[in-house]
Amino acid sequence: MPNHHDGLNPFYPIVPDAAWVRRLVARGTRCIQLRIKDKSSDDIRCEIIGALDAAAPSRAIIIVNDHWQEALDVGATYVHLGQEDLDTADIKALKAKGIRVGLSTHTEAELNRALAYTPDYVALGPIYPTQSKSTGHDAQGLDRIREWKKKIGAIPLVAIGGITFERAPAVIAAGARSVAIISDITTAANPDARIDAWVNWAKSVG
Ligand code: 3NM
Repeated sequence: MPNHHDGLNPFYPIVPDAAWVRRLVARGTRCIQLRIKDKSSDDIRCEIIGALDAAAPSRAIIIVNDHWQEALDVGATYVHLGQEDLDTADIKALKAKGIRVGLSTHTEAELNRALAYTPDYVALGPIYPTQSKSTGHDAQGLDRIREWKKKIGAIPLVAIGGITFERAPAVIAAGARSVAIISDITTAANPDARIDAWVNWAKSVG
């Protein structure tokens, strides 16, 4: 089994609130992105605190999407930023405070820009067509994962967009460290059963 020290896990669900974080942590999830939309700064801080509290007993990792200032304010340790955030976020300051940073990429130019910040991981998307976000980019496919992985070397690659439980093994085999997913869990007929399947699968991947 691979011995990673990056805090990531093959199963990387993305959820909108602390209630989902509690549900995931209760079933053994190790790494969760909190992607909060349309909330005030105060509410964002509350959700992050709720997520951190839920994750603390099992030492699961919470990765805060976009809201790096609120993440910093309440002591989060990991943020995920899009290309737009690179214009405003002070990544050097975040890193100086020991905050780990993952960056989204969709094109080679975005990848080159991201690599200049020596991120803790690079996300590539969308791997398959997705309904969860209009990314403005065509599906990248598995070959792009192989290409990105060659280029980034030891930096972990997080694959995102249209990935399902059934597609995950091929995505990992192509070179991804983690599979980031939204709808496979949030729209599942039985989310708890789906979470259990993912957690078990992740243990077998390492
Ligand atoms: N970012 P689902 S694709 C949030 O390509 C997000 O950068 C993407 O959701 C990117 O697992 C995406 O339901 C949506 O397809 C992922």
